[in-house]
Amino acid sequence: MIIKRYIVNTMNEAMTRIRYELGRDAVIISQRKIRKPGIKGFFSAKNIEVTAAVENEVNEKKPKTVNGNNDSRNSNELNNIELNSIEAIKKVVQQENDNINSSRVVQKQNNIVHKVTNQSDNNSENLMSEMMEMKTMISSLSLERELSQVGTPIENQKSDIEKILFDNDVDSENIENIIRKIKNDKTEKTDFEKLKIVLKEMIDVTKPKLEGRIVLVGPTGVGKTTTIAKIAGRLALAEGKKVGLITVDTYRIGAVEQLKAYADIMNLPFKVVYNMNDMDKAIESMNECEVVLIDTTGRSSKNKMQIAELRTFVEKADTKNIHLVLSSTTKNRDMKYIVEGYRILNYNSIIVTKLDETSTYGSILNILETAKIPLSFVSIGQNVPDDIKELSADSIVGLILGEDTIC
Ligand SMILES: Nc1nc2c(ncn2[C@@H]2O[C@H](COP(=O)(O)OP(=O)(O)O)[C@@H](O)[C@H]2O)c(=O)[nH]1
Ligand SMILES: [Mg+2]
Repeated sequence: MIIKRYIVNTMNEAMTRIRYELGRDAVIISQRKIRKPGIKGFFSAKNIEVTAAVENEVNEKKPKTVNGNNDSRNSNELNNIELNSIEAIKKVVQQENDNINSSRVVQKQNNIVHKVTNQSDNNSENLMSEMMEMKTMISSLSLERELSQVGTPIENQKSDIEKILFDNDVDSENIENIIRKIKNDKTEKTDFEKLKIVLKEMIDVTKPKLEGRIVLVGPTGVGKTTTIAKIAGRLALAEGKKVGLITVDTYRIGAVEQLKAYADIMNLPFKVVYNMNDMDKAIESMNECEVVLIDTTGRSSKNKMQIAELRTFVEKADTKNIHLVLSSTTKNRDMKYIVEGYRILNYNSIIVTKLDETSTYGSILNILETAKIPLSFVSIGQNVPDDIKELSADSIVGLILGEDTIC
Protein backbone atom coordinates (compact mmCIF):
# COMPACT_ATOMS: atom_id res chain seq x y z
CA MET A 1 0.00 0.00 0.00
CA ILE A 2 1.21 3.49 -0.84
CA ILE A 3 0.22 6.30 1.48
CA LYS A 4 0.96 9.87 0.37
CA ARG A 5 0.45 13.24 1.96
CA TYR A 6 -0.40 16.37 -0.06
CA ILE A 7 -0.43 20.01 1.05
CA VAL A 8 -2.79 21.86 -1.28
CA ASN A 9 -4.90 25.00 -1.50
CA THR A 10 -8.14 23.38 -2.62
CA MET A 11 -9.64 19.91 -2.64
CA ASN A 12 -9.84 20.11 -6.42
CA GLU A 13 -6.10 20.49 -6.58
CA ALA A 14 -5.72 17.53 -4.24
CA MET A 15 -8.03 15.32 -6.33
CA THR A 16 -6.19 16.17 -9.54
CA ARG A 17 -2.81 15.37 -8.05
CA ILE A 18 -4.00 12.20 -6.35
CA ARG A 19 -5.61 10.89 -9.54
CA TYR A 20 -2.53 11.73 -11.54
CA GLU A 21 0.00 10.29 -9.10
CA LEU A 22 -1.87 7.42 -7.45
CA GLY A 23 -4.53 6.61 -10.01
CA ARG A 24 -8.32 6.32 -9.93
CA ASP A 25 -8.38 3.67 -7.21
CA ALA A 26 -6.79 5.95 -4.65
CA VAL A 27 -8.73 6.60 -1.49
CA ILE A 28 -8.65 9.75 0.59
CA ILE A 29 -8.13 8.65 4.12
CA SER A 30 -7.85 11.98 5.86
CA GLN A 31 -7.90 15.66 5.24
CA ARG A 32 -7.52 18.63 7.56
CA LYS A 33 -6.97 22.32 7.39
CA ILE A 34 -3.55 23.57 8.41
CA ARG A 35 -2.02 27.01 8.79
CA LYS A 36 1.06 28.26 7.02
CA PRO A 37 3.84 28.75 9.57
CA GLY A 38 4.59 32.17 11.10
CA ILE A 39 2.51 35.26 11.76
CA LYS A 40 1.48 35.60 8.13
CA GLY A 41 -0.20 32.24 8.37
CA PHE A 42 -2.59 33.71 10.89
CA PHE A 43 -4.08 36.05 8.31
CA SER A 44 -3.78 34.02 5.12
CA ALA A 45 -6.02 31.24 3.92
CA LYS A 46 -5.39 27.82 5.40
CA ASN A 47 -3.92 24.98 3.38
CA ILE A 48 -5.41 21.52 3.29
CA GLU A 49 -3.39 18.48 4.18
CA VAL A 50 -4.77 15.48 2.37
CA THR A 51 -3.61 11.93 2.93
CA ALA A 52 -4.45 9.42 0.21
CA ALA A 53 -3.72 5.72 -0.14
CA VAL A 54 -3.70 3.16 -2.91
CA GLU A 55 -2.77 -0.47 -3.21
CA ASN A 56 0.55 -0.80 -4.95
CA GLU A 57 1.21 -3.19 -7.85
CA VAL A 58 2.71 -5.91 -5.65
CA ASN A 59 -0.37 -5.97 -3.49
CA GLU A 60 -2.72 -6.10 -6.45
CA LYS A 61 -1.15 -9.37 -7.60
CA LYS A 62 -1.68 -10.98 -4.24
CA PRO A 63 -4.95 -12.74 -3.59
CA LYS A 64 -7.21 -10.91 -1.21
CA THR A 65 -7.03 -12.52 2.22
CA VAL A 66 -10.50 -11.36 3.04
CA ASN A 67 -11.98 -13.72 0.40
CA GLY A 68 -10.60 -17.08 1.54
CA ASN A 69 -6.91 -16.25 1.48
CA ASN A 70 -3.97 -18.57 1.07
CA ASP A 71 -1.79 -16.76 3.54
CA SER A 72 0.48 -19.15 5.40
CA ARG A 73 -0.11 -17.45 8.78
CA ASN A 74 -2.57 -18.80 11.31
CA SER A 75 -5.89 -17.62 9.85
CA ASN A 76 -7.66 -17.29 13.22
CA GLU A 77 -4.92 -15.02 14.52
CA LEU A 78 -5.02 -12.97 11.34
CA ASN A 79 -8.79 -12.71 11.36
CA ASN A 80 -8.66 -11.53 14.95
CA ILE A 81 -6.25 -8.78 14.03
CA GLU A 82 -8.42 -7.84 11.06
CA LEU A 83 -11.59 -7.98 13.11
CA ASN A 84 -10.09 -5.84 15.84
CA SER A 85 -8.86 -3.23 13.43
CA ILE A 86 -12.02 -3.32 11.33
CA GLU A 87 -14.16 -3.05 14.43
CA ALA A 88 -12.03 -0.15 15.56
CA ILE A 89 -12.45 1.58 12.23
CA LYS A 90 -16.20 0.99 12.22
CA LYS A 91 -16.50 2.26 15.74
CA VAL A 92 -14.61 5.41 14.94
CA VAL A 93 -16.65 6.00 11.80
CA GLN A 94 -19.85 5.41 13.71
CA GLN A 95 -18.83 8.05 16.19
CA GLU A 96 -18.48 10.52 13.34
CA ASN A 97 -22.26 10.55 13.01
CA ASP A 98 -22.57 12.26 16.35
CA ASN A 99 -19.52 14.38 16.06
CA ILE A 100 -20.11 17.93 14.91
CA ASN A 101 -16.66 19.25 15.68
CA SER A 102 -14.73 19.07 12.43
CA SER A 103 -11.27 19.12 14.00
CA ARG A 104 -12.21 16.11 16.10
CA VAL A 105 -13.58 14.46 12.99
CA VAL A 106 -10.27 14.90 11.25
CA GLN A 107 -8.43 13.63 14.31
CA LYS A 108 -10.57 10.52 14.30
CA GLN A 109 -9.90 10.02 10.62
CA ASN A 110 -6.22 10.25 11.39
CA ASN A 111 -6.73 7.58 14.02
CA ILE A 112 -8.15 5.32 11.34
CA VAL A 113 -5.10 5.84 9.19
CA HIS A 114 -2.89 5.25 12.17
CA LYS A 115 -4.56 1.96 12.95
CA VAL A 116 -4.46 0.93 9.33
CA THR A 117 -0.80 1.72 8.87
CA ASN A 118 0.12 -0.06 12.11
CA GLN A 119 -1.43 -3.19 10.82
CA SER A 120 -0.17 -2.83 7.31
CA ASP A 121 2.95 -4.98 7.75
CA ASN A 122 0.86 -8.05 8.46
CA ASN A 123 -2.36 -7.72 6.59
CA SER A 124 -2.37 -4.58 4.49
CA GLU A 125 -4.34 -6.25 1.69
CA ASN A 126 -7.23 -7.09 3.98
CA LEU A 127 -7.24 -3.73 5.56
CA MET A 128 -7.02 -2.05 2.19
CA SER A 129 -9.99 -3.97 0.97
CA GLU A 130 -11.91 -3.04 4.11
CA MET A 131 -10.87 0.53 3.70
CA MET A 132 -12.34 0.57 0.20
CA GLU A 133 -15.67 -0.43 1.72
CA MET A 134 -15.31 2.19 4.37
CA LYS A 135 -14.61 4.85 1.79
CA THR A 136 -18.28 5.48 1.10
CA MET A 137 -19.10 5.66 4.78
CA ILE A 138 -16.33 8.08 5.56
CA SER A 139 -17.02 10.33 2.64
CA SER A 140 -20.70 10.50 3.48
CA LEU A 141 -19.84 11.66 6.98
CA SER A 142 -17.27 14.17 8.07
CA LEU A 143 -15.19 14.13 4.92
CA GLU A 144 -18.02 15.49 2.82
CA ARG A 145 -18.78 18.10 5.43
CA GLU A 146 -15.16 19.19 5.43
CA LEU A 147 -15.09 19.24 1.64
CA SER A 148 -18.15 21.46 1.45
CA GLN A 149 -16.38 24.03 3.61
CA VAL A 150 -13.19 24.04 1.62
CA GLY A 151 -14.70 25.91 -1.34
CA THR A 152 -15.60 28.93 0.79
CA PRO A 153 -12.50 30.72 2.04
CA ILE A 154 -14.52 33.05 4.30
CA GLU A 155 -15.57 30.02 6.35
CA ASN A 156 -11.91 29.18 6.87
CA GLN A 157 -10.95 32.68 7.88
CA LYS A 158 -14.10 33.81 9.60
CA SER A 159 -12.95 32.75 13.00
CA ASP A 160 -9.56 34.46 12.58
CA ILE A 161 -11.17 37.73 11.62
CA GLU A 162 -13.76 37.39 14.34
CA LYS A 163 -10.97 36.77 16.81
CA ILE A 164 -9.03 39.88 15.78
CA LEU A 165 -12.16 42.01 16.12
CA PHE A 166 -13.25 40.36 19.35
CA ASP A 167 -9.77 40.81 20.85
CA ASN A 168 -10.01 44.50 20.01
CA ASP A 169 -13.35 44.87 21.76
CA VAL A 170 -15.40 45.39 18.63
CA ASP A 171 -18.90 44.53 19.79
CA SER A 172 -20.59 41.37 18.55
CA GLU A 173 -23.21 43.20 16.49
CA ASN A 174 -20.50 45.05 14.58
CA ILE A 175 -18.50 41.83 14.14
CA GLU A 176 -21.51 40.14 12.53
CA ASN A 177 -22.04 43.14 10.31
CA ILE A 178 -18.39 43.18 9.24
CA ILE A 179 -18.35 39.45 8.47
CA ARG A 180 -21.50 39.82 6.38
CA LYS A 181 -19.94 42.67 4.39
CA ILE A 182 -16.76 40.64 3.81
CA LYS A 183 -18.87 37.76 2.52
CA ASN A 184 -20.70 40.07 0.16
CA ASP A 185 -17.43 41.29 -1.32
CA LYS A 186 -16.98 38.89 -4.24
CA THR A 187 -13.66 40.34 -5.42
CA GLU A 188 -10.40 38.40 -5.56
CA LYS A 189 -8.94 40.09 -2.47
CA THR A 190 -8.01 38.15 0.64
CA ASP A 191 -10.46 38.33 3.52
CA PHE A 192 -7.97 40.39 5.50
CA GLU A 193 -7.80 42.96 2.69
CA LYS A 194 -11.59 42.96 2.54
CA LEU A 195 -11.70 43.47 6.31
CA LYS A 196 -9.55 46.59 6.00
CA ILE A 197 -11.81 48.00 3.30
CA VAL A 198 -14.96 47.27 5.30
CA LEU A 199 -13.52 48.87 8.44
CA LYS A 200 -12.40 51.92 6.54
CA GLU A 201 -15.88 52.37 5.09
CA MET A 202 -17.37 52.20 8.57
CA ILE A 203 -15.07 54.83 10.05
CA ASP A 204 -16.22 58.32 9.30
CA VAL A 205 -13.81 61.11 10.19
CA THR A 206 -14.29 64.84 9.74
CA LYS A 207 -12.00 67.82 9.77
CA PRO A 208 -13.91 70.23 12.00
CA LYS A 209 -13.96 73.94 11.27
CA LEU A 210 -12.49 75.42 14.40
CA GLU A 211 -14.25 78.78 14.18
CA GLY A 212 -17.20 80.56 15.75
CA ARG A 213 -18.79 78.95 18.79
CA ILE A 214 -17.75 75.43 19.64
CA VAL A 215 -19.60 73.51 22.36
CA LEU A 216 -18.37 70.33 24.04
CA VAL A 217 -20.93 68.09 25.74
CA GLY A 218 -20.66 64.69 27.40
CA PRO A 219 -20.69 62.87 30.73
CA THR A 220 -18.65 63.94 33.74
CA GLY A 221 -14.99 63.10 33.75
CA VAL A 222 -14.58 62.17 30.07
CA GLY A 223 -12.22 65.08 29.47
CA LYS A 224 -14.34 67.97 28.12
CA THR A 225 -12.56 70.73 30.03
CA THR A 226 -9.12 69.30 29.28
CA THR A 227 -10.01 68.97 25.60
CA ILE A 228 -11.25 72.57 25.50
CA ALA A 229 -7.94 73.68 26.98
CA LYS A 230 -6.07 71.65 24.34
CA ILE A 231 -8.09 73.11 21.45
CA ALA A 232 -7.71 76.59 22.89
CA GLY A 233 -3.96 76.11 23.24
CA ARG A 234 -3.67 74.86 19.70
CA LEU A 235 -5.67 77.75 18.24
CA ALA A 236 -4.37 80.55 20.45
CA LEU A 237 -0.75 79.53 20.94
CA ALA A 238 0.06 77.66 17.73
CA GLU A 239 -2.21 79.47 15.27
CA GLY A 240 -2.35 82.87 16.97
CA LYS A 241 -6.16 83.05 16.85
CA LYS A 242 -8.32 85.11 19.19
CA VAL A 243 -9.94 82.55 21.46
CA GLY A 244 -12.43 83.04 24.31
CA LEU A 245 -13.57 80.51 26.92
CA ILE A 246 -17.02 80.17 28.48
CA THR A 247 -18.10 77.61 31.04
CA VAL A 248 -21.63 76.72 32.04
CA ASP A 249 -20.30 74.08 34.39
CA THR A 250 -21.04 75.66 37.75
CA TYR A 251 -22.38 72.41 39.09
CA ARG A 252 -19.19 70.62 39.91
CA ILE A 253 -16.87 71.95 42.61
CA GLY A 254 -13.64 73.18 41.08
CA ALA A 255 -14.93 73.02 37.49
CA VAL A 256 -14.85 76.79 37.04
CA GLU A 257 -11.40 77.07 38.57
CA GLN A 258 -10.12 74.32 36.31
CA LEU A 259 -10.96 76.16 33.08
CA LYS A 260 -10.09 79.57 34.59
CA ALA A 261 -6.61 78.29 35.34
CA TYR A 262 -6.10 77.39 31.66
CA ALA A 263 -7.57 80.77 30.59
CA ASP A 264 -5.14 82.56 32.89
CA ILE A 265 -2.12 80.60 31.69
CA MET A 266 -2.99 81.27 28.04
CA ASN A 267 -4.19 84.79 28.75
CA LEU A 268 -7.63 84.22 27.21
CA PRO A 269 -10.94 85.98 28.03
CA PHE A 270 -13.06 83.80 30.31
CA LYS A 271 -16.70 83.97 31.40
CA VAL A 272 -18.80 81.88 33.78
CA VAL A 273 -22.48 81.34 32.91
CA TYR A 274 -24.96 80.70 35.72
CA ASN A 275 -28.25 81.22 33.87
CA MET A 276 -29.74 81.92 30.43
CA ASN A 277 -29.24 85.67 30.67
CA ASP A 278 -25.61 85.18 31.54
CA MET A 279 -25.24 83.04 28.43
CA ASP A 280 -26.37 85.83 26.10
CA LYS A 281 -24.13 88.33 27.85
CA ALA A 282 -21.11 86.05 27.86
CA ILE A 283 -21.43 85.32 24.16
CA GLU A 284 -21.89 89.00 23.40
CA SER A 285 -18.78 89.90 25.41
CA MET A 286 -16.75 87.60 23.18
CA ASN A 287 -17.72 89.28 19.92
CA GLU A 288 -14.11 90.01 19.18
CA CYS A 289 -13.07 86.40 19.40
CA GLU A 290 -12.67 84.27 16.27
CA VAL A 291 -13.33 81.15 18.29
CA VAL A 292 -15.40 80.79 21.48
CA LEU A 293 -15.08 77.45 23.23
CA ILE A 294 -18.00 76.59 25.53
CA ASP A 295 -17.58 74.01 28.30
CA THR A 296 -20.67 72.31 29.76
CA THR A 297 -21.68 70.28 32.78
CA GLY A 298 -21.44 66.51 32.56
CA ARG A 299 -24.94 65.11 32.76
CA SER A 300 -26.31 61.65 33.15
CA SER A 301 -27.77 60.55 29.83
CA LYS A 302 -30.47 58.72 31.80
CA ASN A 303 -31.71 61.96 33.36
CA LYS A 304 -33.89 63.52 30.66
CA MET A 305 -34.53 66.66 32.77
CA GLN A 306 -30.82 67.40 33.08
CA ILE A 307 -30.23 66.81 29.38
CA ALA A 308 -33.19 69.04 28.51
CA GLU A 309 -31.76 71.78 30.73
CA LEU A 310 -28.39 71.45 29.03
CA ARG A 311 -30.12 71.66 25.69
CA THR A 312 -31.44 75.14 26.42
CA PHE A 313 -27.86 76.34 27.08
CA VAL A 314 -26.54 74.64 23.96
CA GLU A 315 -29.31 76.14 21.82
CA LYS A 316 -28.38 79.57 23.13
CA ALA A 317 -24.92 79.08 21.72
CA ASP A 318 -26.61 78.85 18.32
CA THR A 319 -23.95 76.77 16.61
CA LYS A 320 -23.60 73.68 14.48
CA ASN A 321 -20.21 73.01 16.01
CA ILE A 322 -21.23 70.68 18.84
CA HIS A 323 -18.92 67.83 19.86
CA LEU A 324 -19.96 64.87 21.97
CA VAL A 325 -17.00 63.81 24.10
CA LEU A 326 -16.76 60.13 25.02
CA SER A 327 -14.07 58.17 26.78
CA SER A 328 -12.69 55.07 25.08
CA THR A 329 -12.73 53.40 28.49
CA THR A 330 -16.52 53.66 28.87
CA LYS A 331 -18.36 50.33 28.83
CA ASN A 332 -20.00 49.61 25.49
CA ARG A 333 -23.51 49.44 26.89
CA ASP A 334 -23.11 52.74 28.77
CA MET A 335 -21.66 54.33 25.66
CA LYS A 336 -24.84 53.44 23.76
CA TYR A 337 -27.00 55.13 26.41
CA ILE A 338 -24.84 58.24 26.28
CA VAL A 339 -24.85 58.45 22.47
CA GLU A 340 -28.65 58.14 22.40
CA GLY A 341 -29.31 60.25 25.51
CA TYR A 342 -27.30 63.17 24.19
CA ARG A 343 -28.75 63.00 20.68
CA ILE A 344 -31.32 65.71 21.41
CA LEU A 345 -28.42 68.14 21.70
CA ASN A 346 -27.82 67.66 17.96
CA TYR A 347 -24.10 67.07 18.25
CA ASN A 348 -22.42 66.77 14.88
CA SER A 349 -19.04 65.37 15.79
CA ILE A 350 -17.51 62.92 18.23
CA ILE A 351 -14.34 63.29 20.26
CA VAL A 352 -12.95 60.09 21.78
CA THR A 353 -10.68 60.60 24.79
CA LYS A 354 -8.30 58.54 26.91
CA LEU A 355 -6.99 56.40 24.07
CA ASP A 356 -3.75 56.29 26.07
CA GLU A 357 -5.60 54.34 28.75
CA THR A 358 -6.68 51.49 26.51
CA SER A 359 -4.82 48.91 24.47
CA THR A 360 -7.79 48.04 22.25
CA TYR A 361 -9.36 50.46 19.85
CA GLY A 362 -12.59 48.71 18.85
CA SER A 363 -14.36 51.26 21.07
CA ILE A 364 -13.81 53.91 18.38
CA LEU A 365 -15.62 51.75 15.86
CA ASN A 366 -18.38 50.91 18.34
CA ILE A 367 -18.94 54.59 19.13
CA LEU A 368 -18.98 55.70 15.49
CA GLU A 369 -21.27 52.85 14.44
CA THR A 370 -23.72 53.64 17.25
CA ALA A 371 -23.71 57.39 16.76
CA LYS A 372 -23.39 57.46 12.95
CA ILE A 373 -21.68 60.81 13.47
CA PRO A 374 -18.09 61.45 12.32
CA LEU A 375 -15.04 61.61 14.54
CA SER A 376 -13.21 64.93 14.80
CA PHE A 377 -10.50 64.42 17.43
CA VAL A 378 -9.03 61.84 19.70
CA SER A 379 -7.39 62.67 22.99
CA ILE A 380 -4.35 60.64 23.93
CA GLY A 381 -3.31 61.91 27.35
CA GLN A 382 -3.54 64.66 29.93
CA ASN A 383 -0.96 67.04 28.48
CA VAL A 384 -2.34 70.40 27.40
CA PRO A 385 -2.17 71.29 24.55
CA ASP A 386 -0.22 68.41 22.96
CA ASP A 387 -2.29 65.30 23.60
CA ILE A 388 -4.97 65.80 20.98
CA LYS A 389 -4.94 64.36 17.47
CA GLU A 390 -6.92 64.15 14.28
CA LEU A 391 -6.77 60.60 12.95
CA SER A 392 -7.40 59.37 9.42
CA ALA A 393 -9.71 56.41 8.81
CA ASP A 394 -6.61 54.44 7.70
CA SER A 395 -4.81 55.02 10.97
CA ILE A 396 -7.90 54.04 12.97
CA VAL A 397 -8.12 50.81 10.96
CA GLY A 398 -4.42 50.28 11.74
CA LEU A 399 -5.13 50.76 15.44
CA ILE A 400 -8.07 48.37 15.44
CA LEU A 401 -6.06 45.69 13.65
CA GLY A 402 -3.10 46.14 15.96
CA GLU A 403 -0.84 47.36 13.13
CA ASP A 404 -0.48 50.77 14.73
CA THR A 405 -0.11 52.24 18.19
CA ILE A 406 -1.43 55.54 19.44
CA CYS A 407 1.51 56.84 21.51
N1 LIG B 1 -5.29 59.54 30.50
C1 LIG B 1 -6.04 60.54 30.05
N2 LIG B 1 -6.65 61.34 30.91
C2 LIG B 1 -7.40 62.35 30.44
C3 LIG B 1 -7.57 62.56 29.05
N3 LIG B 1 -8.39 63.63 28.90
C4 LIG B 1 -8.69 64.06 30.14
N4 LIG B 1 -8.10 63.29 31.07
C5 LIG B 1 -8.19 63.38 32.53
O1 LIG B 1 -9.50 63.04 32.93
C6 LIG B 1 -9.87 63.75 34.09
C7 LIG B 1 -11.18 64.47 33.83
O2 LIG B 1 -10.99 65.42 32.82
P1 LIG B 1 -11.92 66.71 32.69
O3 LIG B 1 -11.42 67.50 31.54
O4 LIG B 1 -12.03 67.42 33.99
O5 LIG B 1 -13.30 65.99 32.35
P2 LIG B 1 -14.75 66.66 32.23
O6 LIG B 1 -15.45 66.36 33.50
O7 LIG B 1 -15.40 65.97 31.08
O8 LIG B 1 -14.56 68.10 31.99
C8 LIG B 1 -8.73 64.72 34.36
O9 LIG B 1 -7.91 64.15 35.35
C9 LIG B 1 -7.98 64.79 33.05
O10 LIG B 1 -6.62 65.10 33.22
C10 LIG B 1 -6.92 61.66 28.15
O11 LIG B 1 -7.00 61.73 26.93
N5 LIG B 1 -6.17 60.66 28.70
MG1 LIG C 1 -15.25 69.74 33.01
